[in-house]
Amino acid sequence: MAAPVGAEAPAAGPGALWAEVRALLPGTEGEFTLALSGEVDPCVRPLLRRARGLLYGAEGPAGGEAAALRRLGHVLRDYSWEKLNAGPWQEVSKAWRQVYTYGCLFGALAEISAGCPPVSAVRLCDMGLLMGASVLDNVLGRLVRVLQQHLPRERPAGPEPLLQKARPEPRPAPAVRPEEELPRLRCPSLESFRDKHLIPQKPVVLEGIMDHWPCMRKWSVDYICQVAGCRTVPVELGSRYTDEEWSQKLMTVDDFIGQYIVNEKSMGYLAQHQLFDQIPELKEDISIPDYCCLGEGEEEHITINAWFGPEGTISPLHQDPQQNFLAQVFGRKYIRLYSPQDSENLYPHESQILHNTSQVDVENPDLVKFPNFRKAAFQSCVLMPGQVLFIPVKYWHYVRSLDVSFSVSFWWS
Ligand SMILES: O=C(O)CCC(=O)C(=O)O
Repeated sequence: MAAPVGAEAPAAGPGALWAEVRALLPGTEGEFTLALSGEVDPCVRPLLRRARGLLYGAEGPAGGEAAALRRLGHVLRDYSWEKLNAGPWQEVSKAWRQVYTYGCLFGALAEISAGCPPVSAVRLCDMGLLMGASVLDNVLGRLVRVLQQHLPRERPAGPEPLLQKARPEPRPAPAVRPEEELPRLRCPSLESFRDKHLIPQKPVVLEGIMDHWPCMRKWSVDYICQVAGCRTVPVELGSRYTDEEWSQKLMTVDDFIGQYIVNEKSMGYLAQHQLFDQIPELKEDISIPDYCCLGEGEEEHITINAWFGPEGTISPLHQDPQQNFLAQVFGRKYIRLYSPQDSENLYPHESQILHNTSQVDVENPDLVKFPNFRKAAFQSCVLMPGQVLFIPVKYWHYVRSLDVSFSVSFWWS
């Protein structure tokens, strides 16, 4: 019968961490399931079993099997990585994503049991959380939470606190003419919001509905560093996603803040929908607006996106297939909205992939190329911290940040 994980293992370097990590894993080899949701190449299951055997063997990885476990983790990640990148993401099977997760898990466990500093194990967990599929009751999420508590906290070089790097005199916001200005409402009742805005699909700025969210008193650039600095996340590089040189890259939040916010190296945007699943500590600081209950979809189908970046990030004019609440946590954003009825005056890109995006540079339009753009009427606002903008389904929106800014959007149906 298999021995409990690492039962006899001599204390590894920082033995306390290994003991904490070990407690997250099933007690016996039999309970450590390797279930996959579908077929994978026949050579994979024996590799998974071998790695698990090393973890629960008499020696245990902390007893000297770490190098072999690290190698197996590597092989599993490399092998599944090919499958993850062989075609469109929607067609990647969950089973291969689970294999990738196991590869990350074994790799991370090997690092910790060998007494390496936890930073490389955190990176492996994040890769698994981003690219893999959950196994063993989200073991990677649980593991990274423990590891984070053992990381030395450093912050990117810069003045104290980081936000003081923001211009002492904030740039003036573009003028919003009264006839264009979006209406503002303070905590309307559910009925009033439904009848006056949701049903007629009229945008509105809501005030007073996020004042009690903990993010309003806690979040700052420093705080994001503290909670998420060591985490690896996808970042968009380039001032707008329609530019040719725009690209995506994985980097740590610390590197993103150091390069794109503190040192303003060039334009980068941490714009992503997985952030709150990857870093639940941040999710605990926000709430789903009550008005979402007026939708027909289930609450668990609401997509929550993070939008964190320096002054000057631009989301080109585009439309989305769901209702949106865009909540401003810190910094200001200049926003313009155009009705879906004006779509033909907005010159959507012809390609399928960018069909939801206008070709027009909203604040500097080429009216020779796009003459009908001048016919399109818009509403605008400068969204301030604590304000939530309701953007109805398919409403065209253009967003430019006026400061270092963090917004959270909720896509719901
Ligand atoms: O804040 C931004 O830059 C874009 C927000 C957005 O497009 C959205 O929430 O759908």
